[in-house]
Amino acid sequence: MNSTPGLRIGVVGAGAMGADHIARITTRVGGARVSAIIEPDALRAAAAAALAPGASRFGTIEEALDAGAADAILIATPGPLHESILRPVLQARLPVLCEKPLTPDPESALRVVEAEQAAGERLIQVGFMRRFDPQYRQLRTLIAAGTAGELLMLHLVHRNPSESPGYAQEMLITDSVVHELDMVPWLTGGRIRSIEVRYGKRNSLANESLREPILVLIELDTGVLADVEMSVNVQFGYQVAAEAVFERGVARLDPHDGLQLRQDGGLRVAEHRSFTTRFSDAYDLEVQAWVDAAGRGTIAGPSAWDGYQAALSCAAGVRALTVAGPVHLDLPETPVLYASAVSPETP
Ligand code: ISE
Repeated sequence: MNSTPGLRIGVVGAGAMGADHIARITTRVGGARVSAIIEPDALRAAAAAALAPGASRFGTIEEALDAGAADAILIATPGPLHESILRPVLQARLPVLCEKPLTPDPESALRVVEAEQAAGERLIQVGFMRRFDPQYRQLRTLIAAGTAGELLMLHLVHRNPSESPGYAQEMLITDSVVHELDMVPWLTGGRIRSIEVRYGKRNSLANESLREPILVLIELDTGVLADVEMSVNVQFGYQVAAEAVFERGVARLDPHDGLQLRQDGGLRVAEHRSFTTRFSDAYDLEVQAWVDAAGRGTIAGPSAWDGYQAALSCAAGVRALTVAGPVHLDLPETPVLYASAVSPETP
């Protein structure tokens, strides 16, 4: 793969997610190569460079842009750094795939949307990779087709094996449930009307400032109710699962896609250990679609506006962590720039 030069991608951030994307672009994505690694930490940059022979190294996005080292940018830094990286990229009018969240709060997300509107074109695709997962896409098609009747409820499960370092209470929403806050409207075609959080019995394995698991109730303007069990210390593996309740049927997305082995009087099922393996196909499809769309001068997935909506939903979800009852949301109307689908394949 990658024998042709193709789209030159600058990857900003060479932590776990950045390194994962660099390996993906180098070995599994066609029509693109990593031309620049933008990472101030010398050790990380060197480790990442070993994955992408020929890539130049830069300490800042400005240096990479000044050198004309990339045709497109993939941002894989922590969310609080996104706005300051997105601004010069938008000014340079380069296509950008920005890992979730677009930014950590609605105010900064709106500033990014306004900067993109000033540029007059959709340059930003947000990395909500679940929209590219074949199983979620099948479920979305089933919901839209209505062959099992109207969708009534969704039961969702989102379990991490253990907290990442520095994981704080509000990250239950902004880092983890943000996926469901993007996915549920996309999956069902409804808009979020309210969010409520209830607490389960506290997991004693959580760090002492963290109270989890939580149950998040997402109410849509269509009447559909989605509940999400969010746990971040289940120890045994990484799981996402879904059960969709229709008028005349129930559809399930199982957390396992690996081998089931019956042996020695028992059943052994392999668990995923991380979202990078559970969603590896989705990430491949997402990055490939973005690369292909960049070649056509467009994006192929969730837009900056979707990122802003998710930030608004997260802000309500964070409030719901501390208040009793539902927190209501009044999402703004979609501006003209974001009103139409970008291309027929847009998920
Ligand atoms: C992590 O940051 C991700 O984005 C994963 O997809 C999610 O499942 C996990 O809960 C987050 O911590």
